[in-house]
Amino acid sequence: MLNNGVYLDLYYWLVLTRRAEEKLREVYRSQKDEKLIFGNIYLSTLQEAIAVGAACAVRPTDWISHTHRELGALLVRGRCDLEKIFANYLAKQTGYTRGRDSGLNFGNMENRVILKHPFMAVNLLVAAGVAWEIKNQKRGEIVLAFLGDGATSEGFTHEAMNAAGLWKLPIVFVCNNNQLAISTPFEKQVAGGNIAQRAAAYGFKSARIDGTDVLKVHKAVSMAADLARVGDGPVLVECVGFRLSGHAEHDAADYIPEEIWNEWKKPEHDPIVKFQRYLIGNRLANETDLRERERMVDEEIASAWEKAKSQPFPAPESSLDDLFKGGE
Ligand SMILES: Cc1ncc(C[n+]2csc(CCOP(=O)(O)OP(=O)(O)O)c2C)c(N)n1
Repeated sequence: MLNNGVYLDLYYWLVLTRRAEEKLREVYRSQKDEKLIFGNIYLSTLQEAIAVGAACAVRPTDWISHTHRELGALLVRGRCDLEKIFANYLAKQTGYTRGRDSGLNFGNMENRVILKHPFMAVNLLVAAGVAWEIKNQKRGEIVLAFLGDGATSEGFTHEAMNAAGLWKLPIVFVCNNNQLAISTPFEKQVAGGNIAQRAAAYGFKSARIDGTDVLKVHKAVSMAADLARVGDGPVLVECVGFRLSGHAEHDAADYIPEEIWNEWKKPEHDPIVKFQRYLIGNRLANETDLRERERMVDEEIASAWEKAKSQPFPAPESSLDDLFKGGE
């Protein structure tokens, strides 16, 4: 049983993730000749409970290895600053990459967020390396490593999971099975119909859970983190849900059959509606509590956006800064 503060925190992070992405979508869709957002935007609509529930289940001293769908995990407990994240989308000097890249393509060592790798599943190899060093140094930390269902078809996933199983590395792999890899449906690329069961072949435990239920994600990742922390890991948690958006905002997702889209649009699959119903139904919060958290979210987004927008672009003369130079 969590305390009421934790329930309302979870609600806050879910709504913050949803509404921050809605802000990005609104700006991205309305921009014409004068661009504000330069790169693509990859939303986590309907998958917010995976990133939020998992990140809330680990400690601030643990490490996060993210993909393009985990804005929620980066925001939890101020690991990454929303203003700096918005500034990164806007290619501003104050963004995490100082205007060099966009979106969530960054890391932040101060907050133990490992640099996101653009090649899918390569982040798992880096995560395994970090976990190896944590284990060597007996630091008692773990790595929370996210991957998509599409990433499980990459050889890198096999290498990372095999090494993690062999060396009992302190990693919790969280697979966001949103049943699509760009336009390829789950059943056309994953043999066996289930990702979680693969963990047995690598000698570690796993769970397959509803990825739209934030409490289930939180509980499964908490248990997995406990095991990983004492050397009984790694653990793989497969969270099943759906991507109720295009792969990125340029993608109309017209390859998704209408009946599947309509099914997943039902409120019972929405992690926020589901959690609201749970909180109210179990008298863990009332309408006023929820509206208050939503008001706080709106304030945070408005303030972060305005501040990010008012920041300067990087100076042209700084364009060669931070580049590696060989041959000397
Ligand atoms: C090695 C590699 N191959 C292809 C791509 C292009 N690509 C980017 S995201 C993506 C699909 C990812 O699917 P999944 O892992 O299920 O994550 P999702 O986008 O559904 O969250 C692909 C093929 C890439 N980035 N890296």
